[in-house]
Amino acid sequence: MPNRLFAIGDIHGCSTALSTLIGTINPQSDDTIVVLGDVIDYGPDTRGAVQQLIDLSARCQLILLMGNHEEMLFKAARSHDDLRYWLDCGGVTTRRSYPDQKLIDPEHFRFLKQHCRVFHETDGFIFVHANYIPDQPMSKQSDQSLRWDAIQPDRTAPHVSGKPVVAGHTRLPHGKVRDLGFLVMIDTDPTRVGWLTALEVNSGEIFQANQRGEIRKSVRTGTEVTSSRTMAGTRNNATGSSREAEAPI
Ligand SMILES: [Mn+2]
Repeated sequence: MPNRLFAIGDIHGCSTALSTLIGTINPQSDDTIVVLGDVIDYGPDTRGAVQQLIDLSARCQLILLMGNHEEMLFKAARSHDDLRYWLDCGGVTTRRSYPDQKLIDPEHFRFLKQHCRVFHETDGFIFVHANYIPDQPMSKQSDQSLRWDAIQPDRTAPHVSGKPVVAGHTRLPHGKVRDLGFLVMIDTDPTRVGWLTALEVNSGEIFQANQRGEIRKSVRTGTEVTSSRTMAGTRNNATGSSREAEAPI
């Protein structure tokens, strides 16, 4: 089996979905997993999710991106106002999974701090937490775009490098990956009734797991053409597609 390159979407403390996913893809030492960020907050078990990533880092090549929630956590260590802001943005459930800590377990904090990077780029793909500025090289991207801005699929464009971008952060309804060909959006929102997505970027295989421990598989389509809607970004009749670009979590 050739080396595999996975992207995993926003985990948000959904440790059951994560363990189900990891159990299914069964990472080997020469596989790479790019976790797109927002590992923490909202879901019931951030502690378990972070611990699984620590274990995973000893088992395969793990690349971890910083989501806006990790940014809020790092800032929360610095001031009371930042702590309050983070708690209001989902940090309260994270802290519940670390009952004895002011923030989170110091070892888990150090792991996140040491591993989080702002984006990842290979010869064939770009990975971001949130978004990208299409006409700027990755070295010129803004933190605001990379970590905070939601993607509006009907208004975005391919990245200037020509590489497909894999992104999280912009929550997708119905547990469905949004595939524009030049951009694959994989935050399928495991915290509610949705799914946690892993995309193997070379084969296009999609693995999804949920908090009930269920798993399902599919293959990316490469372009989004369905019976009810043409590919986003090419049409003006944008009913539907703009509704999916809801406020980021
Ligand atoms: Mn996010």
